[in-house]
Amino acid sequence: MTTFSEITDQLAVQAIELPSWAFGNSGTRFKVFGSPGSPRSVEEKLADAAQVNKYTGLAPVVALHIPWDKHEDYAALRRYAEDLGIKLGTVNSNTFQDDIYKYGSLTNVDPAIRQRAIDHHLECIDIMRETGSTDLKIWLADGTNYPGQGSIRGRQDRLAESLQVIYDALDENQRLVLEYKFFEPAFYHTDVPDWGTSYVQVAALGDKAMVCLDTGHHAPGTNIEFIVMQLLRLGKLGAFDFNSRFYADDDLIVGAADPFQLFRILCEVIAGGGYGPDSGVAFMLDQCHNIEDKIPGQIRSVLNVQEQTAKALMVDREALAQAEVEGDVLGANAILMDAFNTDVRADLAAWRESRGLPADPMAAFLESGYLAKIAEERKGGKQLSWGA
Ligand code: LRH
Ligand code: MN
Ligand code: MN
Repeated sequence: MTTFSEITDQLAVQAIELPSWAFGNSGTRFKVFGSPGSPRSVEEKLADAAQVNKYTGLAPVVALHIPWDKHEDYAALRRYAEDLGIKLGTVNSNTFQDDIYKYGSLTNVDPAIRQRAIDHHLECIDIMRETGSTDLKIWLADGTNYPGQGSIRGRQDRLAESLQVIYDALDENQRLVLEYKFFEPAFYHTDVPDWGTSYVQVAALGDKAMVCLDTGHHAPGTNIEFIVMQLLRLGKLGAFDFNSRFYADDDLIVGAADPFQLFRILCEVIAGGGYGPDSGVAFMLDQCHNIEDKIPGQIRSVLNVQEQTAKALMVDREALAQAEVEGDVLGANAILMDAFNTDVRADLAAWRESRGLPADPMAAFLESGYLAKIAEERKGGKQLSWGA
């Protein structure tokens, strides 16, 4: 097996993008629970995100969601982030909360509504120019609830036309990343339900259009690492939305439900050249912390990704290839499992300390008193929720 000291250079380049919405209050359709000190402004979300980076060194970028993070001065917001030692990242569009989009946005049968949805994306691209963001992430709630409600073919054609207009507006250094999800809020059909549809749409657009894989957006039992392999093979994996799920789109802490699945995904990422800053694959979290504290929830999340990444980097790939050639089924499986079953926590702790980071970022953050401080300072004003 590759030793821990042989992988630290690769571990050091890991950068995980945090979702601004993870810091606001969130919940289910039954209840949103507030927690003391929750952010009341985009700036406060960024300040909380900067804490995650301060204690882990893993999270230097924050993704925005428009209109949730609408701001009167994006250049100032960018400077504010930079002063905190972080950067503004992916801009996520949002056409799923306005009444006009009840029957769809980019796919809507009404050209005026389609144009409104296109204009929203053009606004996002303008924002990206000011924030210095390079990725526009599109996830559509578009779909139907009942067979016959809409022409699924017509909607696909209109989607292609709308995406083309948005794509043509991108600058040279900007990308469009199209996320898929198999159901919800539409329950009969969804217009971008799977990686194949996303791939077909982005392949028609061109080189600057890529697929986003949200790990919570598949049917139970789906072999997600296979999809990762295929998209990397096709040069079309643009980004991850990491989270974990037990049932549907649970948005729980990545690596919490199934650490082994996360390990297998990361093995394919590394094997397929999808790891590191030059790979073109953005690692992002897309999570909500409904009942746990948000900042520690995000710290735990990035640490989970780091831990499984370390193990995936330690897989002895030469031995694995050799075992395959020899038809050594159990030997090959043992090589993979050896890496997964290695406890890298002590090595990671020592390595963090050697880089001036706390050995135990969770404990260090909890001891810092930040949560009590924001609970005291952020009294009054309206706390922001997921979706606001
Ligand atoms: C949709 C989704 C998408 C949205 C986010 C808030 O379920 O995963 O990425 O932007 O949730
Ligand atoms: Mn997502
Ligand atoms: Mn989701």
